[in-house]
Amino acid sequence: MVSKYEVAWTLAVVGLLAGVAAYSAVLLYHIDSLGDPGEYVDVIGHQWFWEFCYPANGTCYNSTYTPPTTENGLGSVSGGALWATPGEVVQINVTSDDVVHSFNIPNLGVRIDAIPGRINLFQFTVPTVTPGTEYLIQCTEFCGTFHGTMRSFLVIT
Ligand SMILES: [Cu+2]
Repeated sequence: MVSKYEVAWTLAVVGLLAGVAAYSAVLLYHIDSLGDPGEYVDVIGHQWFWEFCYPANGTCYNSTYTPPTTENGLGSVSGGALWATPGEVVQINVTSDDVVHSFNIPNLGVRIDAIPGRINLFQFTVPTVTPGTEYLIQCTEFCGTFHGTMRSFLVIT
């Protein structure tokens, strides 16, 4: 014999869980939704350099890092960099050509894995600082012999 209380409690729990599920589904949908960025940049990790592609004008640049010669320097980058204008929202589409890398701009709190065969998206707002300011980009997933030199710069233009 099923009492009316058992039925009521069962329905109350079902209703509560359905409510939590609906709320979570809406929340997860909005967490993943991205706004309209000012610029897209495709970031491709290679052993051992970063490649930056700018779909707006169809150009790609390999970023080659030269270690510093003085103790305090950050070293320099030639060939290409992540160029962005102050205050702009940039979407980076991050992937890898070989092994797992991790794209990291420590001073901006940007970190996203570069995984072969997968594209990870991330949007961030470029700080409004003087043009010419550079932010270090460093691979933060050990990816082989020259992982430590897998560096580049976000250059404010
Ligand atoms: Cu790497």
